[in-house]
Amino acid sequence: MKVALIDSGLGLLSTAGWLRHLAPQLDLLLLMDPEGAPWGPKTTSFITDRLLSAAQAAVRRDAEAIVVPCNTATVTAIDVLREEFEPGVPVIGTVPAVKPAAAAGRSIAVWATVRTTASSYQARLIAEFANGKPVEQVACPGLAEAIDHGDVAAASEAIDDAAGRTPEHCDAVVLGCTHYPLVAPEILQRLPAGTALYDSAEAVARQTLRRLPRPTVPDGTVGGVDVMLSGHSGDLPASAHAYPVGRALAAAGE
Ligand code: DGN
Repeated sequence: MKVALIDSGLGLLSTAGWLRHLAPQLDLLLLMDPEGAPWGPKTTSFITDRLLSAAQAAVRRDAEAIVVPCNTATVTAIDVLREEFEPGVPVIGTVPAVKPAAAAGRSIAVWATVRTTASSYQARLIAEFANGKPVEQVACPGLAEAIDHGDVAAASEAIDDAAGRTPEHCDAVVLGCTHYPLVAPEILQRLPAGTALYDSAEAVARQTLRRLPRPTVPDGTVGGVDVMLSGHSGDLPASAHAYPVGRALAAAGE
């Protein structure tokens, strides 16, 4: 069975890694949007179009479930995606791991993109999961794109900036952007000793397995991993393919 994961860029890897670990028999299709990334600063219609384009490309390639390991896209357009593809193809979004941090009695800060931090959807989720505890939200401008570009200096600067704005009483940082676990050691280095990091990758992978259209168990086989990149016109490795871009990009004249 083939499962598609959609993100602007490398953030999907943390969830893909957990899916691979829990269900190696699944075929994975990883869709990234180098032409449209980063999604954090983009408009709702832009992100919605990019997500729909990627999901349509995935379904054309026989994906039977669509995972959105991206907080920004989830708070922006998961409902549109669900309307378009469910019930035939289940759509699994990403929510910040506030619940386990609150259950552990932690004082929580959520780090996320500017768009996610500003979203009322995210504020509602946090209030629901935090069980009445106050939660600080810390926007991390530039961090997801620095990770996509492998720009160590820019990532370091963005992490320092976010760490400096994280209130001292917080002893847990919930990574509310799927790119951030990729630099977890660097984030931990900048936070006071004893700070715990939480991310959603394992929970999203487990939720995906619960929502698959048919049950599947590890059977000793190892599925394939294909990569699709938006609007790519150059040569790509054999397991990588291009998919066409959304309407908003064309309308923006990019
Ligand atoms: N991985 C995305 C998220 O979880 O919000 C980052 C989106 C972006 O491109 N900035």
